[in-house]
Amino acid sequence: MSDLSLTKLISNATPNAGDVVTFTIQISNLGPDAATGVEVKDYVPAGFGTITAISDGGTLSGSTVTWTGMSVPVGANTVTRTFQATVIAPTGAPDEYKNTTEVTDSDQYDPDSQPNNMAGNTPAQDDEAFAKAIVQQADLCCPNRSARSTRTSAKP
Ligand SMILES: [Ca+2]
Ligand SMILES: [Ca+2]
Ligand SMILES: [Ca+2]
Repeated sequence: MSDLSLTKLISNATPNAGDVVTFTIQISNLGPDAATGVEVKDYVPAGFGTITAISDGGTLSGSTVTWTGMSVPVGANTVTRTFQATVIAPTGAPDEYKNTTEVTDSDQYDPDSQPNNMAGNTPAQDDEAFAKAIVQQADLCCPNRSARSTRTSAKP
């Protein structure tokens, strides 16, 4: 039995369009046994392109990054996987920068989560996780907006 869980990190949560960000997936195992045959999938959303530098022999199919056959020793963050992607300009689509990950297979029973059962784009179990970016946009509308602010309290 192995209680697997995931943590997901993004190197810059407030990037600009065109920036390259690194996603890091940390796999923990609360045990009691080491886990084998562990597969993790990362579902890269439409707001990120040019997926590169996939660590540890992970493979890319469409916009899904997959690592298979991993062994996860007991402990916190005992396995780490990373890849890079380029931030695409915002379109306003919901969750276009919400990058989810889940454990999709393991040889051992997990007492509090099941592999490959994430509902839609919403992590709910501890073997599912997400990282999200808020992409910076220049406000070209009103360059003098702040200078026009009125302050009635400062009147003599
Ligand atoms: Ca757990
Ligand atoms: Ca678990
Ligand atoms: Ca699950």
